[in-house]
Amino acid sequence: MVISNTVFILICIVFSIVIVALIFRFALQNSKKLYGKGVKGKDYYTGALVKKDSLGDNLRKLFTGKSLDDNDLLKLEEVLLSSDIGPQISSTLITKLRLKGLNTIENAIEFLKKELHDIICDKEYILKDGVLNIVLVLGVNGVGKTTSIGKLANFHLKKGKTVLLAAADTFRAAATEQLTRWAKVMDIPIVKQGEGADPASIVYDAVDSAKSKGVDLLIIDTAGRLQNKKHLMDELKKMYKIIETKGGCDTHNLLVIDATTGQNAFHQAHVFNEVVGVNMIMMTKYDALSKGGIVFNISKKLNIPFTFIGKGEKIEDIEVFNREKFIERIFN
Ligand SMILES: Nc1nc2c(ncn2[C@@H]2O[C@H](COP(=O)(O)OP(=O)(O)O)[C@@H](O)[C@H]2O)c(=O)[nH]1
Ligand SMILES: [Mg+2]
Repeated sequence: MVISNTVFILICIVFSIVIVALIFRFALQNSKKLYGKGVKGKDYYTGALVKKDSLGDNLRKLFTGKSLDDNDLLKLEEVLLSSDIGPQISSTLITKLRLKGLNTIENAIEFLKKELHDIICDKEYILKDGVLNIVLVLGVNGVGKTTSIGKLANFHLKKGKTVLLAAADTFRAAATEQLTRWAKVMDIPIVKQGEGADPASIVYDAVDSAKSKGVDLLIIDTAGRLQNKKHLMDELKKMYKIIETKGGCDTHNLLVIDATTGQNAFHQAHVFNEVVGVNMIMMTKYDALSKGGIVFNISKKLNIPFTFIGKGEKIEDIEVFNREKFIERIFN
């Protein structure tokens, strides 16, 4: 009798655990319905990245088989805005569409593709011979600078180039450790000092080292603290001065922006460009649920070319930015 009581209690406990687990799963499922595919496109259960709806998908869903009237054009403008295309560009496009009198969604999509294609500013980054090519990697914390440096280095190594890394983000010790791991994975040299070291002195050592080794490309990680423009400018100016004094270098300022941050990325591009001048942009996290529409605003208003796309956390998740491909991707 005592045993059967114990068994009964055990059964009750197991039963309660199963009920709680079912309730928990049901709640998760509901939140998944509410929030679509989850933060940054990760599936709640498997953690795998899911395909995002393209701009084209969203437009076709809204207007299948109908001809477009004025009301539809307003809805179309909302879809453009929700894709981070920005109010000015969206409203100009709608005005043009209205004037053109295009009356089917497929015609409108073809028109938008062409217009948006022409806005994008892109440029390939080609290493020069006979000089030390330097890429100074800028951007606020967390956008993916250090990860992108690993990808960029690997990209050029695969093309037969030699690469040296410089850990000039001395603000946090973790940044140097992270870059050191990348250097180890690729078996390439890295110039670094301890946390809090003067970034300019690292750049000094790195340029010397790159020249004595005769490497093709030196990639420099920076801290990029946007909160203090004056400090950022002073820190970077010191670096430029050193590079200039050493001579024989072709230097590019690469700004890294996170595609999932929408108009915030525009603000960062604006400020970095104003403070130090930006020659090229790498847009990271394009694998996540970002719409990527920020490319248009930055291209149109700041005229800074997009050069690379980051599309995952692995070293090979990098792509050369190409506007034809980009347009196809956001519409298909
Ligand atoms: N999904 C995804 N994550 C990325 C990408 N690039 C970087 N990350 C992640 O973003 C986080 C911040 O990256 P990190 O390189 O440390 O940024 P930093 O502070 O700018 O140097 C890390 O968890 C990276 O794995 C990307 O293209 N896609
Ligand atoms: Mg970093």
